Amino acid sequence: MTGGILEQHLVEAVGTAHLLTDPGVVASYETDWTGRFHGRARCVVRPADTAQVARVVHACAVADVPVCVQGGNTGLVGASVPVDGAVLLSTARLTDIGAVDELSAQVTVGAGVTLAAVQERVRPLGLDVGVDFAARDSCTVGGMAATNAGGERVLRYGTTRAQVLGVEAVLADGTVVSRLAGLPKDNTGYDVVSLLVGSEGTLGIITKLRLRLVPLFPGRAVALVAVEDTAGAVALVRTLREMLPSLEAAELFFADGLDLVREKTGLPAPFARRHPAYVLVECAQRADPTDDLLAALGEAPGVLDATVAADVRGRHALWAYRESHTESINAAGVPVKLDVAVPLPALSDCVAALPKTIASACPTARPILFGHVNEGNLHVNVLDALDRAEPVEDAVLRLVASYGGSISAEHGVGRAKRGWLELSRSAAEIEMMRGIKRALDPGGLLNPGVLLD
Ligand code: FAD
Ligand code: 2HG
Ligand code: ZN
Repeated sequence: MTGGILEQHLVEAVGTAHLLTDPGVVASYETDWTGRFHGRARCVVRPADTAQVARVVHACAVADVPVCVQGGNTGLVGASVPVDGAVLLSTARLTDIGAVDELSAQVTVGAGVTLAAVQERVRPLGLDVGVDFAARDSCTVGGMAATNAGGERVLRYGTTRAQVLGVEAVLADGTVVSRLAGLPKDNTGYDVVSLLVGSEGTLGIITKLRLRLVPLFPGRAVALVAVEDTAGAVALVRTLREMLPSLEAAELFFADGLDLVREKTGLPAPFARRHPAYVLVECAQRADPTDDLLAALGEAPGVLDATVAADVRGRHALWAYRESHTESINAAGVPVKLDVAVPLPALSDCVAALPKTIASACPTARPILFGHVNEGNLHVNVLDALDRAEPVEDAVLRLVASYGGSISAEHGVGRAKRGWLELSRSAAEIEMMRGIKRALDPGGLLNPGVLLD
């Protein structure tokens, strides 16, 4: 099949209006959110349903042309942009939201639906999605499932994997696999749903998801707590976790990150004094948790200062200090972005060791650390280090591995971390992954170069 004939098949599959070839239009799909990763797509296709996705993938398989999948393009590991010459399949039109099954607390949604759109649909019914994070307005549930996104509620509800009860997906040859019943109990062999979750678009294109929903608690309180250091943050979270069954978020950031956020956003100082480290916590339950939170903070160790908000505006104002980190860092330059996790007992040592480790790889680098403290998950963003990106990445990931940590806690491996996979996975595991990839995508057509080379 020649190039022209492939385009003809793609038009037959999705219609002329949804095959994009104008370089100016295609360009908007070719750079990732950080601005660091790029690729040149042969064209962009925007199928409207599973059947159209299957026709597109089948046509590409016959033509032996790679297919790269893009949802909201908020991924942070260089996997959402195409490889040169690939067909870029955008899920932007897979936006159906089914009727909410309130009895089972489940809903079936198209893979291209944004997290915010699901939240908007289910919240009036007293239900919510168990995963949440700052990219909610742009990231899609398909992308969240493909990366097994974590975010700010993992402490209470687990990662995206725990929210996905079923998927419909198109495999590399165009075969459709549909498993959307959402049965909480279903031990009938290999877990194909879980296999696709976290597969980063390398095993199949997810077109629909059956999501588990959680109760939307009306009583909420957020506290921003100043502490001395990481050890203080870990000790505080341990105490709050034990005292507050309603605890659902515990986020860590430091003075230099807050300075940058304030510089880029104009937000006021949260406290009269600048403190070394900050923990943002949120509690949620039926009744107002403010008194419980205040009482727990009164007993918890190492609290230097604290401010608590229960009203929506006040809560959002406190969350802004944490959630504005990623955008503020991007506003300061293109960062070398790492997303690591270490066992909680090692978190404090790791934070202490990181500046020296980074400086030894790039003396001019400006590291900004923050993260999800309860999971030992650190976001290591390094500014002014792009020309030394690889030595910085190598030094940080080897340090993390020396603590028994993970080279990617929640963003995935993508293309950015592929070279370091053996630091987190054994040779036997990588060979098992390769075997699965070969079985499901023998031609290596789906998201080439992502996760495995
Ligand atoms: P994309 O970026 O489009 O794609 C990501 C990957 O998924 C790619 O490999 C792509 O090929 C694949 N993919 C996308 N859709 C499909 C599909 N339907 N089927 C198969 N594969 C598919 N992540 C966290 O885990 N926790 C956070 O707290 C968090 N916060 C963020 C905050 C900001 C401001 C930003 C910009 C990103 C953040 N992320 C976070 C990164 C995170 O990975 C994404 O936001 C989200 O999971 C990706 O969704 P997306 O639709 O944008 O996917
Ligand atoms: C977050 O927790 C995201 O805010 C993004 O995972 C992290 O920008 C980052 O490094
Ligand atoms: Zn995160």
